[in-house]
Amino acid sequence: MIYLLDYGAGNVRSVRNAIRSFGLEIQDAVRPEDIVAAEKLVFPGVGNFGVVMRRLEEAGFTQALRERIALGKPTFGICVALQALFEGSEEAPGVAGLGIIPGQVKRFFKPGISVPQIGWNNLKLWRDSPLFAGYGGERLYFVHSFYAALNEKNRDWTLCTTTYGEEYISAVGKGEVIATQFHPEKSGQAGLNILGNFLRRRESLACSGNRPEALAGQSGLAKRIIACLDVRAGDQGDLVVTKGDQYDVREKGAVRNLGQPVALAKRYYLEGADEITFLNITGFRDFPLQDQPMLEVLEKTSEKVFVPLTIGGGIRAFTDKNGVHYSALDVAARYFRAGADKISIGSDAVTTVLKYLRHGQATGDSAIERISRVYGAQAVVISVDPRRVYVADPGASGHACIETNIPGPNNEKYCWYQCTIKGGREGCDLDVAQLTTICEKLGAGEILLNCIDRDGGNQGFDLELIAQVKAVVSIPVIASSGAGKPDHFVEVFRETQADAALAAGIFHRRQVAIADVKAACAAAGFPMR
Ligand code: 1PR
Repeated sequence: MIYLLDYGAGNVRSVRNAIRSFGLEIQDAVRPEDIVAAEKLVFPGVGNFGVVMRRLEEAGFTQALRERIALGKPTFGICVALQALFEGSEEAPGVAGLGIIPGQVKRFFKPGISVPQIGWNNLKLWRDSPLFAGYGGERLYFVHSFYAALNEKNRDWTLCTTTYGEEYISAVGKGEVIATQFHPEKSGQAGLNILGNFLRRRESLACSGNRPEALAGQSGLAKRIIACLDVRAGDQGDLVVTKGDQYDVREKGAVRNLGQPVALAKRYYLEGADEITFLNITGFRDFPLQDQPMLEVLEKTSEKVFVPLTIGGGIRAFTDKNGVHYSALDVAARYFRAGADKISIGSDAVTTVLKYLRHGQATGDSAIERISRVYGAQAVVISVDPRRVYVADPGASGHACIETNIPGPNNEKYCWYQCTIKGGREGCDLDVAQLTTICEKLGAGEILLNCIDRDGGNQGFDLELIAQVKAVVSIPVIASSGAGKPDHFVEVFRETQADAALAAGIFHRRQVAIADVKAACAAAGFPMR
């Protein structure tokens, strides 16, 4: 029996599913007494340090956790739970952590690196711990903007470090008390093995000694390859994965059906996708909380898929026909509980930025701001659906133009990228540079950069678009739309600073295997999982 500390943090379902994958039963620790008494406790954590500490305090859990850890009882903390063991965090100045490990949690800050760190990085093991029995140097999944800083006083707690701009603590352990900055439940089989070493082991987890040298592993954050599933109701009413050409998903009037969402997601997990994204492409007109099948898709997928899941489509405030109001935070919370690690906002981000520009300031209550405050920036992706607008005179357009190598129909040498809403159906007086910089300011943690002109065309990514956005934001950017062969991924990583690349059609139609994409990128010298 494993006790799970569920205090309302982000995606706890995935942790539950990972524990269940070992055939173990889970009991929720709901009272402070449970925390002290539990034989083995898993303490997951997603979200803002201040919010997590406040929730723990309000539930009376902080003292119980201190007591449990002082007794040395088997405990496994994940992500913010590791950070909570320290004295405090720059994420929430003035909020005390549990204060068990000396030191502070700081924000990544190095020119040239995207923050948050999102993706697969490796470990340098400092000590021989049974926790890492069977670990072969595979990369594991990290998603965070803040890191536990190494110092002389916390070396005896440090199990391993990871480098991202700085070398920081990526796992701590003393006796039976363990915590990892990476998400074992989202790190494929390698992560499950580490979690399994804690969950199933009867003997002590105490470390046996210092490692003479770091375990060899490729260093650095890997470029991610993401499989994207555009989902909507098919002509039979069931949910299907579809795929358009320039966002038109119909062929001879019928919605293209390229497979079942859960089955395809499982296939991509097994084939090595680093992440899976579902886009509920008619979410702009249907209300997702009434669209139970989409929640079911997530729930079922997270039972078998142990890499990050993003869900987009319809994330916004909504009032139903009975006058019941749902905030965007309610919608997002329901998706997180169903197994999503990140939510992606499309149309509502455009509306929010247009409002911001009209008022000259943030309202504080947009979906981006509210979800980011509670779940952390790393959980908020902005999905952008831009298309090119060619102009002869860049100065007259009123928008951030680029000089393009692909001239327009009248030989125009300049273009800007216009943001659209409702799946490309309506264009707005807003360019991608405005949208993405303001969304970053409001608390978004990542940009999913589609391109209507390239979508489904298999002619390669729009490198000029990606370069323009990478030049104005410091959050990670996912290049999307247009992949047709492995070399297109090599090209996007070589010619731009894209952090990840996403494709749909070539994977659904089995034209290109994920393994071949990764092999081509690795051969070109990019770090890959
Ligand atoms: O506006 O918050 O409700 O979100 C709706 C979401 O649905 C947005 O993220 C929007 O991008 C997406 N969407 C809406 N309509 C469509 C459509 O295709 N008709 N899909 C759509 C967007 C683009 C990519 C696609 C890549 C790669 N699909 O996700 O997967 O272009 O394709 P490729 O590799 O085959 O070229 P909201």
